[in-house]
Amino acid sequence: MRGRTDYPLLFDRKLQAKPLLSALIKLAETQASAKPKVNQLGFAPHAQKLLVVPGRQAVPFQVNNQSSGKTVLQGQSSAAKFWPESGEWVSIADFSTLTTQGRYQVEVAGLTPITVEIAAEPYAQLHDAAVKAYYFNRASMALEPRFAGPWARAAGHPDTQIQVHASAASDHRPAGFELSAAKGWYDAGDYNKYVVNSGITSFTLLQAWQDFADFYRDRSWNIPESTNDLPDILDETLWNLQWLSAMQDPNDGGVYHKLTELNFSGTLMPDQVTAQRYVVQKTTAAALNFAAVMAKASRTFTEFETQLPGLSQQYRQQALLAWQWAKQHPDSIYQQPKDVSTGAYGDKQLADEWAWAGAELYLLTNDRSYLQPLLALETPIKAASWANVGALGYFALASATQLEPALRKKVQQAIQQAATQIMAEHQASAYQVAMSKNDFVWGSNAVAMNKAILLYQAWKIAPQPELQQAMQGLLDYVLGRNPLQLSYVTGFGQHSPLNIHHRPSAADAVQAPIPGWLVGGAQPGKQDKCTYYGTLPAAGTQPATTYLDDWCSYATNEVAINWNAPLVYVTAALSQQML
Ligand SMILES: [Ca+2]
Ligand SMILES: [Ca+2]
Ligand SMILES: [Ca+2]
Repeated sequence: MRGRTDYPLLFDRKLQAKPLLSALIKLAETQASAKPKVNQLGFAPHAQKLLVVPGRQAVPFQVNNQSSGKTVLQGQSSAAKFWPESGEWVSIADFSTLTTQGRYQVEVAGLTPITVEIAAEPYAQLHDAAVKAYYFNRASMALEPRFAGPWARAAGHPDTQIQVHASAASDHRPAGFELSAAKGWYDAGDYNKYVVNSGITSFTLLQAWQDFADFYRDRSWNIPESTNDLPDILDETLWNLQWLSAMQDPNDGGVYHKLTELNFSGTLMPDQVTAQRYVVQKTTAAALNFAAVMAKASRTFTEFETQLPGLSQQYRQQALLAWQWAKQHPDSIYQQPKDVSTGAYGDKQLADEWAWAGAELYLLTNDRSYLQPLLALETPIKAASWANVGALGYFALASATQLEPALRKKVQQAIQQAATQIMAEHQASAYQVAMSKNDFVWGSNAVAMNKAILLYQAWKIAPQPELQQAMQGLLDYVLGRNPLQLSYVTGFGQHSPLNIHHRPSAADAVQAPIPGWLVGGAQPGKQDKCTYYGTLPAAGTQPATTYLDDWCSYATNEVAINWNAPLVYVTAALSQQML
């Protein structure tokens, strides 16, 4: 058996002189390179279409029409390059000039042929499943078979009798005070609800509505609200906003950081988990996150006053109140109480939260003083994450026509500069995927999708094909053009995760996991201390190959609401005619 650490030596030229080792190398390379790596969902007719070909040489390839057998394209892959993130030599086969819809067989010299599809809407079903995943994670609601199919389940967590934890006690609401905070989505593989993470998630879905309203206006995915007169994307987001709204203490405007059990539950279905739940500590981060999301929600729902009378006004007032609380409590950093061990979502850097919330409150009120924190930001923006939200404020302002032209230009340039950096990573990468060493963190697949959102925001400012190509590359990465040849979304692609770290999927009687979930993905931290294994020689040894399809691996195989949201956004974006 090969040791786990010897794979990098396969590329040591001195060692190749030894005949036995040379034979082993050939064997290893053959095993590693059985198939080209490709987006397993296929491509839209005019998208860039790339395959990654494992191996050190450029090789000939051809594309045959699957039904007629006729060869429709022949070519040669690019010169091979080394991708340090996976420790592989690869070349690129480009068949973008093929634009006719259909199914094709791609043959690359020395490798197993693969099938690829070119279709008008290759990601439509995936999009609908990715957004329906939120329905499957709803708290306080039974999932009926007519909507949930085999994954129907009893309601869990009514959350109508929540206690105030000692860390959150105030005069009006002392420890043990009981309140109701129903609905919302379970955060991830666990059943708790966290303001900052559900905040960026809700915000991203509202941004998707804002940027792709035509796509969403008549689109539904069989949820209980599919027959009402509100777009389903807003119905789904409202399920969480209604909970979020209840996380604000109306007495002072402060926002509880999370609603949680004291400790993570066992691997049980939602209705089997009945431990007392608490709201924990009001924090500055939660208040600012809440202010940003509620401000955006308020603006969004002005259009739906008939369906949701008074809601826009209510969210406006809540946003303003949360901001005022944050101004009075700028240093309330989350500190996990000793008797609580669920997710912390702690963040000590709040300059970005101030900038984001301020940008949204400016758009809500037209009061320019709210822009001060954003104007004071000194660091260049980068793709958003739950703890780094500055970019979201820039996205909001880039299309704000009321902003003076010079400032708007500055905001746009900041987005374009960040996008240029991502495009450069794409170009330099052997995989033609803008994923670099620092991107292989917990939730790396969501890093890919949030980078793609940033590229789309730059495309909105000034369209250019390279932005779309880099976006496509990032989506290709999570859908199969990666070292493990895996589509990282449950239920989609030829090979996708089966044993996700998600309590309902693990505890129910259905073999297949709930579909449409993007798993966290490869990253080298191994915080879960699982034994990593796999078929690729380097599985578990390189940043882009350290992934384990096992319940054990919460560090690479958990799902989370904030990871699915950018997948929803990007698949909506790529369902548009971009160029
Ligand atoms: Ca609806
Ligand atoms: Ca932050
Ligand atoms: Ca299951």
